[in-house]
Parts: sequence; structure tokens; C-alpha cells
Amino acid sequence: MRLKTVLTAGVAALVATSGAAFAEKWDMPLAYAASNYHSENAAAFAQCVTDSGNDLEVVTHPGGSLFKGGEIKRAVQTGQAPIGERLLSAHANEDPLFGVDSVPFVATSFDASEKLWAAAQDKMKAALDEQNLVYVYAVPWPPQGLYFKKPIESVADMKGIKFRAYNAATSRIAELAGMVPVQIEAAELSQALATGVAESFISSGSTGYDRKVWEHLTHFYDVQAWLPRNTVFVNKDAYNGLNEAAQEAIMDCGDKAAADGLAKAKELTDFYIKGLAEGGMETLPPSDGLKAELQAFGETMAAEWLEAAGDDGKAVMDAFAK
Ligand code: PCA
Repeated sequence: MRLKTVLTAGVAALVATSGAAFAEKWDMPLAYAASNYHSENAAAFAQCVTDSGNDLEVVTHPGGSLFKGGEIKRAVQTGQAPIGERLLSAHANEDPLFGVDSVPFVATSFDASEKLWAAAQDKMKAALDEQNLVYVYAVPWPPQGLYFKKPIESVADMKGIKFRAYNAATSRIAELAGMVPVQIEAAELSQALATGVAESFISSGSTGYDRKVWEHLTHFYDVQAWLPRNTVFVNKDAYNGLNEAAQEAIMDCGDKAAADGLAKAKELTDFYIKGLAEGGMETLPPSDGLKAELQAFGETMAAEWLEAAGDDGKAVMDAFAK
């Protein structure tokens, strides 16, 4: 063979082995920043499925670039996207069970949060199934703390503050505290703080760190109120359209992503809070008085959740308490 022919053949072989020729490509919308561990973990999950030899390529689209957080679940239900990741608790209005991870002070550590999720697992899968969704995996955020731009000693200091909420539970806290809730996706949080649309919020150190909120805020109270989750699900029709080996690859890669994501969340929790401090924020525990007031909100909200979630909710909480 002449040199040029050899080179051409080489390039052709390279193109063939590097693929591009997948029978199916799945776009996977994510709401959070590409650099966030949830998004990195989802990208690793996508690669795992892609590398499984099942002729299915999964490609993530972080930062709400394909669908914004609030649109992702519906997009997957209706098949506009075959797979996606969403903070399910933001859909507790559809089914209270979706908010099981956001009842204040029920599960406040990684271990408790895993136990609660395990207790809810079967009912969660069934609730998603009813909405044409197949559960794949979920990963917790670090414990939730309160962000403000002044010191807060008690709930009385919160009166009238504009509070960014990300689900019904966070809105309810604002309401109980006499604050003004405003629903905003994490992707728009920096902008909302910069323009004064919001001046406080509750979230993990992770989201405060990602959004560099020290540019606008001064105090982080490490309340450890709950650990909400991002959940990955697949459109049921898309899932049923795959052969068994591909379905298995999705579930196996999902199990791995659940374990890896949990490990990352644990590993990064302190790093994020240190990052807030390095950015110039005061990071501190809530005063005993504030803690007691927040606990009381938690009791109110736990009762409200049980009322809304009925027998299923009670069964989950009973299993969790065992
Ligand atoms: N970050 C997400 C949800 C919980 C969290 O820690 C957010 O603030 O949108």
C-alpha cells in the first residue's frame, strides 16, 4: 500500500473504533452547574452507559441548558427528553411522597438520609411509574443551612426578608418565619441575589459555593435541616424500547452512580463550607434559640407532611423509625 492509502485506512479505522455510530443517542438534561458533583457524577453515569457496548450513547446537558430545572421532569414524562435529573421535592405538589427528603429535622445526617430513602424507595418507584417514569438513581445534597446578609439570632430577625425557595418545603419555612418566598432555580441564584430579588435562602454549602454567594451574603448558619436529593429517571416508553442488556446497563451504572455520588457528597461537605469561609462568609451554628424555633417549624411541617401523604407517608416514616 502507498503511504497515502495507509494513512487513509488508518483514519477510517480510528473513526470506526471511536464510534459516533451509536444506534441511539439520549440527551440528558441536568439543572445544576457542570462543575457540581451531581453533574460530574451524571456525566460519569452517561459515560458508563455509553461504554457498556449497548449501542446507546448518553450525553449530559448541565446548567439547565437543554431544559431548565423546573421543566426537566415534564420533559422526560412526555418524551421530549428520554432521561433527566431533577430535585424531586420540587414536585411534592404532584405527590407528597416526592417531598419525603425535605421534611425539616426528620433525617439530618447522610446515614439517616440513606435510611429514609431506602424506606421510601418502593413507593417512590411506584409513584414515578404512575407518571411514566422509571427510577434509576438518586444522590443527596449536603445538609441544608441558612444564608443571610446579616447576623440572625432568632426568627424575629427574619421578618420581611426575601427568601429564595426551591420547593414547597422551603416556601413553607419562609412563610412560617414571616419571610417572603420567591421560587428560583439554582442556575439563576447569583443573578437573583445580585439584583435583590432574593436576599437569603436555604441550601447546602455546595450550592452556595457553586454560586459564589459570598459576593452578596455574609452569614451561613449550618442548621443541617435535611438532605434533599437529585433523582435520575428515564421515560418509561424509551426504557421499554431498549433491549434487556441496555436496560441492565442503565440500572448497573445507576447503582454505581448512587454509591459514587453519595461518597462525593460526604467528601465535599466540609470543603464547601470552608470555601464559603474563604470567600469571606461567617460560617457558624445557629444559636440555641434559633435552633429551637426552627425545630418547632419542623414539627409543624412533619405533621403537615404526614397529613398530606396519608397511609403511604405513615408507612414510610414507620419503616424509617424502625
Ligand atoms: N442545592 C439545590 C437543592 C438543594 C441544594 O443543596 C438548590 O439550592 O437548588
